[in-house]
Amino acid sequence: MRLDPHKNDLIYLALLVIIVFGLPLAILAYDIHQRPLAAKNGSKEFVLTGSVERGWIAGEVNAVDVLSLSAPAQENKPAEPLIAVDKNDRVVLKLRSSDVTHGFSLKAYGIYLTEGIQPGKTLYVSFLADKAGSFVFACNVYCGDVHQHMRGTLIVRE
Ligand SMILES: [Cu+2]
Repeated sequence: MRLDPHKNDLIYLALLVIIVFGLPLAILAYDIHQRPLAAKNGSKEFVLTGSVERGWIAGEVNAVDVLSLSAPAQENKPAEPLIAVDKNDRVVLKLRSSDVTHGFSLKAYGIYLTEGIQPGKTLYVSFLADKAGSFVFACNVYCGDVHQHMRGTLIVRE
């Protein structure tokens, strides 16, 4: 059985339309689905997204950004973000990954995730910032060249 060539053109056109419009919609739907829940009262929330190329990025990194062709040229300098809270704040960290499995540790507060942060999932870490000072947090799953620089600072103000 042979298909009418015009019919084939229509099928290809339909496929093209589905890809051109359907893919961005699917990605958008995915991002909305992944958006973490609203903040709980009284806690300070921060989102940290692990990236093989950029270390810890403060804030959300959506699939749209990762796929974006206009993404800036990669820099070899990781971000090393700084998070500042006041003493006795309840801190909630939403940990995400934009690429491979990362990990998280904040030794000063006895936090050492044994479960990796897988792309597409959010891990929550919550603690009471009852010690003032400046503390380093890091990735505890080997994730590539930037791994040893994949760190940031938590500042707890007195
Ligand atoms: Cu990492």
